[in-house]
Amino acid sequence: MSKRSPIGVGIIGGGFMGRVHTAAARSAGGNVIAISSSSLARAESAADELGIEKAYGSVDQLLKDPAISLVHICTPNSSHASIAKAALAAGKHVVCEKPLATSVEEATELVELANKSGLVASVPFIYRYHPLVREARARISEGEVGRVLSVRGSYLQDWLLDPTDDNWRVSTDEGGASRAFADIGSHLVDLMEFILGDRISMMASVAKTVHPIRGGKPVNTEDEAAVLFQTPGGVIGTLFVSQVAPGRKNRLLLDISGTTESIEFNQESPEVLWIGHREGSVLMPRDDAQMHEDAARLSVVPAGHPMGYVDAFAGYVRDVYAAVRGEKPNGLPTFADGLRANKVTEGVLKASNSQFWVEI
Ligand code: NAI
Ligand code: SOE
Repeated sequence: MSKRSPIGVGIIGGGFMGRVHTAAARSAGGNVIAISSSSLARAESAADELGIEKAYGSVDQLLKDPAISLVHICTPNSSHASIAKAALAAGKHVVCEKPLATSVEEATELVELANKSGLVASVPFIYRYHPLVREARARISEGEVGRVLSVRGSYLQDWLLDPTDDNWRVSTDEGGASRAFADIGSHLVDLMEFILGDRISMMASVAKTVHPIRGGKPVNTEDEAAVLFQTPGGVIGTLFVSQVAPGRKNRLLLDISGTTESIEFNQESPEVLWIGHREGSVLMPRDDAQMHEDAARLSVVPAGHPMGYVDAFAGYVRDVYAAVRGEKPNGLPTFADGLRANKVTEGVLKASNSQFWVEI
């Protein structure tokens, strides 16, 4: 496929992510052909809002459209696995939102199917696409940080603070057995392991439901989780996720200490990386002249012209489409990374329920 031939794209799910994926697909040169949602009426309303030519009332109809070669699955968690399976069976490349599935078994099957198909199968762990995340990763892999000793990671939100706050993510039927960890802890672990090049091997955890009733219904999913972990590379650390932390909107923060320097990345201020030294700590701006190659690659406007979440999403989708054209973009998150997140999430619940250390 030539670099110029636009990829025919179908969007499944017309909510928050349906809108963000549509914008990112267009920005990456995709031709958004059709959208489907939970009903024809919803698909039509999303198509009108987003200027998409065709609206389908079902996923099956969309998957039969020969003009579509890649689908973006932007639906609630429990529907991901069956839609991704059907899309691969229909020969479509797949971008499937996280969590890839609501069980390790389903995610494992999807990885196997994707491998057999030879199609591009990716999960949008898009925080990997901030240029300064790539800078942090390069500083570790190239030895500038020294031997990594410890990590303190957190992902805090407040949109479920009150017992009256509700969403499909709260219910196990639609969201899965884990809520806060599957929803945002999955990003945090993916980002940490991506930057470190090392993985959690052992963990202990406490998961807590702060509001046992929401909207008059009993709640079985956690609002917060605290995790203590270690890695084969000798890193120890803590992770904390919460959807009930007043004033915190989407604060994904990683604070990493090595023997030579420390690094702090905060998703809400993605244009600077704090680099700590015993003497001479600095706030490094996103600036091609100062960054490693893979960071500069994702920096699409000159320093001083702020980039953020939407740009990271566009950078991610550009890499997916490059993979469809046969390239091998550095750091593209695959279904195997989605499965990894499912395994860690399952480990968090298991460790919390048993109150024992769990091996991942
Ligand atoms: P949302 O509730 O805003 O939208 C979900 C949409 O899916 C709705 O339009 C609904 O009508 C539609 N839908 C439900 N069942 C469907 C089905 N079977 N077939 C077709 N459409 C269906 O949810 P949101 O926030 O867009 O989240 C969607 C997914 O994206 C979730 O899995 C979430 O975890 C993930 N997400 C990922 C983000 C990231 O940064 N990678 C950011 C936000 C969400
Ligand atoms: C809600 O918690 C949410 O939209 C998550 O679903 C996303 O994955 C995260 O990136 C932002 O917050």
